[in-house]
Amino acid sequence: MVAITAPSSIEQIPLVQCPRANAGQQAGAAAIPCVDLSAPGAAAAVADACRSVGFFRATNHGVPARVAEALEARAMAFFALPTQEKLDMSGAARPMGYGSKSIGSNGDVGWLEYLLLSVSANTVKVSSLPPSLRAALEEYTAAVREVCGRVLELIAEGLGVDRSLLRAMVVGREGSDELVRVNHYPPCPLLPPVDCGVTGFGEHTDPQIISVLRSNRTAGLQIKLRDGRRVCCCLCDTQLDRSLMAFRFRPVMAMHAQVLTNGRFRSVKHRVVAPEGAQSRLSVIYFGGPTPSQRIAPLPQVMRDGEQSLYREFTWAEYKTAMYKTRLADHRLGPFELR
Ligand code: GA4
Repeated sequence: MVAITAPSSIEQIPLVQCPRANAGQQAGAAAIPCVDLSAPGAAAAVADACRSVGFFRATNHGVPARVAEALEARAMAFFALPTQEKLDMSGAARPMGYGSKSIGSNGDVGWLEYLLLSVSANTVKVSSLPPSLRAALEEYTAAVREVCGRVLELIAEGLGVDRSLLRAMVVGREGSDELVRVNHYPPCPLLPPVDCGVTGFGEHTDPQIISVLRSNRTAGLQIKLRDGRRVCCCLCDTQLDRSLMAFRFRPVMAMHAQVLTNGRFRSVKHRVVAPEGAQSRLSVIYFGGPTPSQRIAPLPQVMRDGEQSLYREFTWAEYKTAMYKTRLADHRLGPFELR
């Protein structure tokens, strides 16, 4: 007799309750705003989206599809290499480098492999990546940095503060904490029970001011709305606006933005459920962060007279040190909250 068991690495990956594909959920998907970044009302629309959902789809962002597609092809070729080669080329994730199933060093696991890379002066800080992958990453990062800058300008305008204030904290600043993550969720052999999924990337909120995400349109990303409902972001792609641009970015509000606006913008909880069937999901996320010494506190310009700050002032380095000691699902802003 041969007993077939799933490899232990799969057994350790948690199952999660998935939102049902019913009418309620589709209505939820419709709640995800779509903003045309080139439209005259873009600043107000972006600010609205940041207040209500903390997540939106961006169109007319100016990044040519070929730049994203080239990166996708190079990344897929990289992930198809034997594990040892991937490790030799990029080092084991600590936390930068190549990682598989394990996310961070505090016990989070998911059905994925990834590259997490730091970028400085538009150079990916890993010496032995395949040159074609490096070139594709650098071209992509340069283009998405611009999208990030544009969104930050629109946010500032929407908040009624100096247009360049947020952009200047993050984009093109020497020593700023700029990262790019490429996540590959291979087809998952585990068949979860009905209404369940296998965790690809556990639920969390991002720490940076803004994350700009793009995926190869394979389902998996879910966000948690303010009312607690989780919605699948792929549904909105297919159902709402097939006619819009061929590809979109999804800016995700992160914790830094929550603090700067004294809670007016909320960072959004999101997670990825591993793809079902033979599909592979690939996503690329650009994280725009400030320099380690940047002081982070609510912007006086957005506070009303007499309004109390919800957070104590801290530096980005302080926040990151605390974050790396936590699990994905932890409430990581807790130590910085005043009430
Ligand atoms: C670093 C880059 C992004 O900020 C992030 C972080 C993520 C998280 O905050 O949940 C991680 C960190 C980042 C790498 C190791 C793990 C995961 C915190 C942590 C301890 C959102 C990401 O993708 O990886």
